[in-house]
Amino acid sequence: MRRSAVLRRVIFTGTLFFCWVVFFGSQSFSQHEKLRVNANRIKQRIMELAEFGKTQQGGVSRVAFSEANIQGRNYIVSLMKEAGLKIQIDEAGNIIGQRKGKEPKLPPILFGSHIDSVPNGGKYDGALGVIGAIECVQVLDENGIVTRHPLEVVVFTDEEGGLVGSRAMIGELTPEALEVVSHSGKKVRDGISAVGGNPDEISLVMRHKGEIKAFIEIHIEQGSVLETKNIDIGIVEGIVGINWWDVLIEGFSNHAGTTPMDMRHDALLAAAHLIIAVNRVATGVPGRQVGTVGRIQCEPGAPNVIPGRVVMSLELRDLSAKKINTLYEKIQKEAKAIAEKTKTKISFTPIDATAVPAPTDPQISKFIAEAAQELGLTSILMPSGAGHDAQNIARIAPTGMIFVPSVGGISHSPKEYTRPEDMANGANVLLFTILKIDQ
Ligand code: HGY
Ligand code: MN
Ligand code: MN
Repeated sequence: MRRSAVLRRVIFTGTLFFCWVVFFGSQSFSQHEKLRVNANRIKQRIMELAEFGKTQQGGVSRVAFSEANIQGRNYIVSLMKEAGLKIQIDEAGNIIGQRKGKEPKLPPILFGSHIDSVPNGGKYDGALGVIGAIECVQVLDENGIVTRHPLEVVVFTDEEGGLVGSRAMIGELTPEALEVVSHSGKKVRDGISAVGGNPDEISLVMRHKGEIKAFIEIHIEQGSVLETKNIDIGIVEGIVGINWWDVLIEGFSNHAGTTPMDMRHDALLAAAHLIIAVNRVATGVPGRQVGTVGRIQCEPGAPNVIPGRVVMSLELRDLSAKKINTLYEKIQKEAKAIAEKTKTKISFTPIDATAVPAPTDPQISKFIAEAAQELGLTSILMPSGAGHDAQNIARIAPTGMIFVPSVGGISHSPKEYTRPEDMANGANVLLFTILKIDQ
């Protein structure tokens, strides 16, 4: 063949290939532009899930490993099956719903959240991330769309007890963490067994860098930034670190009528001083750090006995692990002075349920911002003051988080509420983001 004929053929084939790319590329883009989640189905399923562990106050108590949690998990598995997902329960008890991609060798895109709640919590925390994720898959299924990457919807185990399932996925669920007593009263180890996992083989759950294409989680904001600024979507830039301690205060139980005020070793009085000190330390420096005492037990617990023993929790959060340490050191110093003044002994035991602060991935955040814009939604970048499984997965895979407004900024409360249209907005942004990552 002459050189000019070869050249003509190369140009012709190149043009054909270019047209093919433009045609099919634009076709898949316009196809994705029209896709929308079903807002009614999301709302209905949130309400159906809220039946498991329903409380009189209108919220849910579905703490990890409780009977209500197990029933809720079964309900979620039924929805996953309806969306055509293949179910696997991993050794940490995480529920994973798999959908094949056109290119099975590609790493999967993961998305999801959790369905366990705090005691007497709300209907939306975690639940939206799971139901929204299943909704995205169902919409793809109904529209006959198969992504290039495999997809996995994940329901992480015991998020509220220290991000247990996602810690296992990054290989950091320690033997000590398995011995921690969860909100259900069961040890994490026993809870994992109760939901179909295997605590003795927890290392099998671990995924390595490069094995996950991306992880995305939609969640209610749980604060009031979006509502106050009247913004539809929050794009999370970073997620706070969380540290927990048990604080033991040992005094001396004695008769409340016969023991003079200056001869007491009152553990509850010491606790009261310490709670105020925690607040003073947390508010004593500029920044977004927070400190909370959320649980307290006093013994023996009678009006006519001086309290001899108090066990209480201490929680500190910040975007910087270093700052959390500095605050903790200051609190320990205050505790020493309080113990001397009240003639008690105060000791701190760290709980192995730590959440490490983590930034999200700028490229995924860019996709989320584009998705919001294409859907005609407003968005802002913001930090997350709540902990999320995303902060663990962010350490092994590009990760993004999509927030939608919480009415009144209320969460971890039966009064938690997110409007159906906002839930649908979040799920639509998730759907678009998955498709962008897939391309
Ligand atoms: O406690 C938290 O920040 C989260 O809701 N698990
Ligand atoms: Mn929560
Ligand atoms: Mn949550």
